[in-house]
Parts: sequence; C-alpha cells; structure tokens
Amino acid sequence: MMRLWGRKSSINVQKVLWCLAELGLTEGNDFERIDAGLQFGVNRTPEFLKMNPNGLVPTLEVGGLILWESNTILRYLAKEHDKNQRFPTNMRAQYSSEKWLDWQLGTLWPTLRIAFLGLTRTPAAECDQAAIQKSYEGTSQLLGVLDQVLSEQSNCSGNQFHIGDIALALCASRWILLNKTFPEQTGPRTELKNIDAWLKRLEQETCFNDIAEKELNIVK
Ligand SMILES: N[C@@H](CCC(=O)N[C@@H](CS)C(=O)NCC(=O)O)C(=O)O
Repeated sequence: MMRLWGRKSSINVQKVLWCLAELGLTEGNDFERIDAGLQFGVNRTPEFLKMNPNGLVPTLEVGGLILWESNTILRYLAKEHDKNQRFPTNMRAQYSSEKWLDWQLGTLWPTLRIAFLGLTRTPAAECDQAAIQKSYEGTSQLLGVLDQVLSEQSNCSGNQFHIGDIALALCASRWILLNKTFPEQTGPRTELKNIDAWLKRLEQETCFNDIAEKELNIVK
C-alpha cells in the first residue's frame, strides 16, 4: 500500500489527493495517509527527514521508492497507476500538460505565495501590505494568460482533463478564496470568465470539489 504524508489543508497535498481520487485509488484500500505538517508536526522528525530532507509535505512512499515534489508525484501516479486511462497519454497532450506543471511551480505559485503567506501565516503587525497587493495583482495577470488559453480549449493542455489542470485549478481557487477572505488586502479580483467556467466544469466533472479547500487554513 502507498503511504502519503501530508495534511489535507496543504495545496500540494491536495494535488496528490485529487489525482489519487481521479485514478480511483482510495484511502484505506490503496493508500494510507498520515497527517503531517503545521499543527501535526511529524515533518521535522529525524525519521521523516531521512525520507524527505526538505521536511515538506507531500511525501509519498511506494514499495521503498520515496517521492517528494507534488508535481513529480502527479507525473508518477499518472504514469504508473492510471489503469483506466483517466489522463491522455499521447505525446502532444502529455507535454502540453507538462509545460503548465512547470509554469505552476516556477511562475504562478511563487507569485501567489507571497500574498498567501502574508495573509494566512504572518502576524498582522508584520504584514507587508504593498507586497501582498503586488503579489495578488501579479497572479491576476498570470492567470489572465491561462484565461486566454481557456477561451480556445476546455482544459490547459487541450480538450481533455490532465494533471496540469489539477495543479493550476488549486492555485486559481486559492486566488479566489484569498480575495473572498481578505478583499481589502488583495484589492479587487480581475474577472476571468474562462477560468470561472473551467473551475465550474472541474467541480461538476472531476473530484475537485471533494478535495479543494472551502476556507483558508489560517495559522499565525
Ligand atoms: N515544491 C514542493 C513544495 C512543498 C511545500 O512547500 N509544502 C508545504 C505545504 S504546501 C509544507 O510542507 N510546509 C511545511 C508544513 O506544512 O509544516 C511541492 O510541490 O511539493
């Protein structure tokens, strides 16, 4: 049985849980999940650091193979555990999804992370309001790029759902939730109608709704 370390409130753990759900893999039958990170601790213990020296979640163990980096775990699951071809495997779809996974990790999340950490993890007195607003506006501009792509196709890599959509949709929904929770600090949210429609479709057609956070986990 696979073992996954990570608290459900982590966006990177949510990616893995969503992917497992799409593949029909269930907690208790196909994988065990151990709460770790923030209030649960575990991720700084010597045993955990031996598996993942970064001390971060998610961390996945499968038959002695230890994986960390959520997008790598998505790639692994899609390649090794997709018995029913939930995700397209043709080269074009696969690499179209890959580029968005890298964009999410290297461009989108580093931009949004500043607003997220500032608003949910930093005591009010230490908040850098200008940095938060700049981060939020920057994220809106980046999501505008995705919105444009979604005006021509129904998912990030084409017309079929892929693991790239998992990573992107969780960031986009956190961007929306940050504005709902802290409207004054984020400033107004740009209306991106193709992103709204794509998120709605994902809610209806995938396991997104079972996994995505409905409110922010605020720990200061
Ligand atoms: N690039 C890594 C980032 C992992 C990461 O930053 N995880 C956060 C949670 S989202 C974490 O473990 N934070 C420490 C904690 O929860 O205690 C990935 O995509 O898996």
